Amino acid sequence: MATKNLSEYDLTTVPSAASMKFGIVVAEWNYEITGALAQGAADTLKRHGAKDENIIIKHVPGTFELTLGAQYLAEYAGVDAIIVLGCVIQGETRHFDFICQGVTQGITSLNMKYNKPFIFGVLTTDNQQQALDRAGGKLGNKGDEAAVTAIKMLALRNDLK
Ligand code: DLZ
Repeated sequence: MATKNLSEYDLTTVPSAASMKFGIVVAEWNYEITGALAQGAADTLKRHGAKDENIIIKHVPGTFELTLGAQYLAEYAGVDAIIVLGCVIQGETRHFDFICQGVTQGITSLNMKYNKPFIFGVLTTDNQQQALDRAGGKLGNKGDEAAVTAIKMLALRNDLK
């Protein structure tokens, strides 16, 4: 296979999601934030061609539960990729560290276990304003970015398989 010149790679075009099936797992904690992330993710998937019936959205109580929720979707919902959306806001205790560490390791393991994309859309912020800024505020919507990441990873798999 001929190697392309690096300047020839198109990194801006998002592939079509028309034939892809997605799961989105949303944490109920900080729902003002996570609901906005979910809306952004679903809208972006649809904007790139995903069909309504191929976007399955499920809720779990908190970010810590995202890992198992994502595994349930992988096992039982026949989806190609799963996006997990949560928001952990730093408090006075070390809960923040344990939840962030747990979900990060959990989602990383799922990627390897299932050989499919599990996309990490968890905001880990110092305060609520930082989270709002990233959930449709002045810094965009990380749910949109998670959706594009899911599409790109599936396109990569389809390209190589
Ligand atoms: C307990 C807890 C706390 C203190 N903070 C958050 C948070 O900021 N964001 C979040 O998504 N979840 C939080 N949780 C709940 C945990 O994720 C989890 O639901 C519980 O520890 C039960 O396993």
